[in-house]
Amino acid sequence: KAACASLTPDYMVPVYACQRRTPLQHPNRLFTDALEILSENAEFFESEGRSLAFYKASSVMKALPIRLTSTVDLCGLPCIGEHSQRVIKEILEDGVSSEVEGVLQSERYQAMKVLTSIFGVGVKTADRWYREGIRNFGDILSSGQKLTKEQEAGVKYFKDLSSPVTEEEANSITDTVRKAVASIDTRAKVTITGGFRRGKQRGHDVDLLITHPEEGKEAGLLAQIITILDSQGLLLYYKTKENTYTAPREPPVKPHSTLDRFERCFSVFKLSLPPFRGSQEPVSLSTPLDKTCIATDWKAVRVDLVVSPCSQYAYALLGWTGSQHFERELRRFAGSEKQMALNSHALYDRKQNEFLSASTEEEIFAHLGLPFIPPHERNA
Ligand code: TTP
Ligand code: MN
Ligand code: MN
Ligand code: MN
Repeated sequence: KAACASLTPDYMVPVYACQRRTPLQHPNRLFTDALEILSENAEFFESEGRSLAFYKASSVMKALPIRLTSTVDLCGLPCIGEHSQRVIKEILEDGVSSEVEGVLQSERYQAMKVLTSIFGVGVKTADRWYREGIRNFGDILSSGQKLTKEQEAGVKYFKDLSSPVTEEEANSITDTVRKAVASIDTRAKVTITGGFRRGKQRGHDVDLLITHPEEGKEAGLLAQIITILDSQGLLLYYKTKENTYTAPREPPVKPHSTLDRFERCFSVFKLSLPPFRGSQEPVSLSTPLDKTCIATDWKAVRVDLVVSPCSQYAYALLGWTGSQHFERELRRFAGSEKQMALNSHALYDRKQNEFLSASTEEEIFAHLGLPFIPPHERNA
């Protein structure tokens, strides 16, 4: 602290992630990767507070324009607690953190990492399985665990779902969904959200937001879309949830709730692939037979479909673009700094006792008194 007093930092980093520009690429990956492993490990032990503290420290470092070269550079930076500073210091000195190395080597972290990566398996389930002695994918099958329908799909398509979705694959699926939607109603709109909207070139799924310019006309769309996709044999698995959001007459009770209440469909898509995945290799005798057969060349891809009425569209778009941390910080900022409650449906002003409507993301940032942060800089 004393060493800091005389220093004026070259850059200012605001406290809330939603006040910062966080690009996808940044010069401090060595540190942020390490901190995020500690965050993830804390999450595996269901220590939410510790997990968030490490994540916040990492997120601040993602917003730094220059590579950290000394702990002096940490002066004046918010959210980087003692523990995180220790980790950073060790990496600066030794190139690695012994604590992070220990976590990566631990049986618990390795098992939880694999188990929670399965579609339908959260920390709670993975933890229970771990305590029953399950350590890897094979153990699930041999232990004869009773699986939910979702987990069954997760297990069945594990290999495909573990490989990242490319931008090209995401665009191809978006096109397919757009065609299905257009055949129902040409005015309905499909927008790609999630990581791909933030400029990521790879993702774990494809997030699509569907709306209609005429309020109310979005109702019933999802069922029709699913019928079409299913009849085309494109849905390997799907589960829908009804819209449970009714225009509120009362202020939102749980402003920090991350779950929204839109009509949605969590699915596993059957994406047909060109015969030679991404490569321009000509067919030759060494081309594996399965790659020469177009009919069997497909990949399972996780797709989330969400439907929003146009009056809530801007909030839905903001809420589904992420990152998750950016969203969490937006809600925290709204609540703690503005006495407002934000979710993916609406923004409520507790001082004026009114809902603030918005038709663009820019308007929402303006309501919150925040400078607009474009999607590519929400990688907090
Ligand atoms: P994800 O698809 O989980 O994450 P992502 O797209 O940022 O990253 P990845 O490349 O790994 O897919 O979630 C996208 C956004 O959707 C995220 O900001 C949180 C939001 N979301 C909700 O608002 N409500 C929900 O119920 C869920 C599951 C997600
Ligand atoms: Mn996603
Ligand atoms: Mn892009
Ligand atoms: Mn998703």
